[in-house]
Amino acid sequence: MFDFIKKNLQKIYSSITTNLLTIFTAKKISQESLEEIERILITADTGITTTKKIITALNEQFAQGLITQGSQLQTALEQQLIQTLTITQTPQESSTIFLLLGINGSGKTTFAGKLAHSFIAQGKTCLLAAADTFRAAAPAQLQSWAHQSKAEIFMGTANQDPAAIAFGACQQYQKNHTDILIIDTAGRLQTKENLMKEITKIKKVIEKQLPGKKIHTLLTVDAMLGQNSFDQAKVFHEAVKVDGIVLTKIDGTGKGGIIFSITQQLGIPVEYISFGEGMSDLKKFDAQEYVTNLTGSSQTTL
Ligand SMILES: Nc1nc2c(ncn2[C@@H]2O[C@H](COP(=O)(O)OP(=O)(O)O)[C@@H](O)[C@H]2O)c(=O)[nH]1
Ligand SMILES: [Mg+2]
Repeated sequence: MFDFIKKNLQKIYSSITTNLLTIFTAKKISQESLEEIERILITADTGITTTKKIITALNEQFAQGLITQGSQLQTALEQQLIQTLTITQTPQESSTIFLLLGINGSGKTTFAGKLAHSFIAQGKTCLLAAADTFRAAAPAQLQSWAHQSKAEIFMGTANQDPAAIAFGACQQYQKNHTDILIIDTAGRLQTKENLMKEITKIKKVIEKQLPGKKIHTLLTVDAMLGQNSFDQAKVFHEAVKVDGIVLTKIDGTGKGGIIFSITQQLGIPVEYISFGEGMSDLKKFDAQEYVTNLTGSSQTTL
């Protein structure tokens, strides 16, 4: 765990943790300490609505004299942040079909490869479906991931209807009795209507081919894009019901606060974090671990 923290969340540290450390070590906190926390959260992409909610809760505790020292403020802030991230999750344990959504470049194909790798490491068999026919290089990119992770792959032909590829993939999945099916899709952010149509069509095909199987819809969100990512997640969620978020490129940002507004305002849980281009750079999301990394308290236990 500490290796993960050191290597991959280092940039987040430098921006948030350093600033918080001074406040958390103070013997006595003041109204200014809370204002400083508000500023840090906003700078870290936490978003105004979410930050306000957290600060209001902390202000109340401060006014009641419940928090007077930096260390108490740290605990109270961590509780608020963890609470923000803790929302009911659609259980994915029983799901064997994963449908990946997200704008171009947000990390879908990379995530597909990593997810396949994690299932294969658990002894499961896995089929990747290249339903992104919009970009010519996309199927080859997925093929390379299939090769690395030792997953099967189903590829259609250039410009073939994504739903037709999903159909072929379902057939291969059934024929080979594969455990897991992961469907990579195109990422162009079209009109909401087109997006809904395309995804609905793919979903219908799967439901017809594999009746009774639950489809787990995951949306990749680029952590580096800050509030833009929030707006995209909103569009996708309005078009298609998103079950979970995969926060990608967390290794490339000094912020990482966007996760709080997505969870809180859209009500979608974060399920995975992706932090690099390697096959193992993927982790199931853990709210407590994420928050204590941000606030630095996991560092102090080192
Ligand atoms: N640093 C870093 N790069 C990533 C991560 N995930 C994806 N990428 C890179 O981002 C680019 C776009 O990723 P890709 O999976 O092709 O996105 P897609 O268009 O949504 O399928 C590629 O160059 C990936 O190598 C990540 O977690 N960290
Ligand atoms: Mg792709």
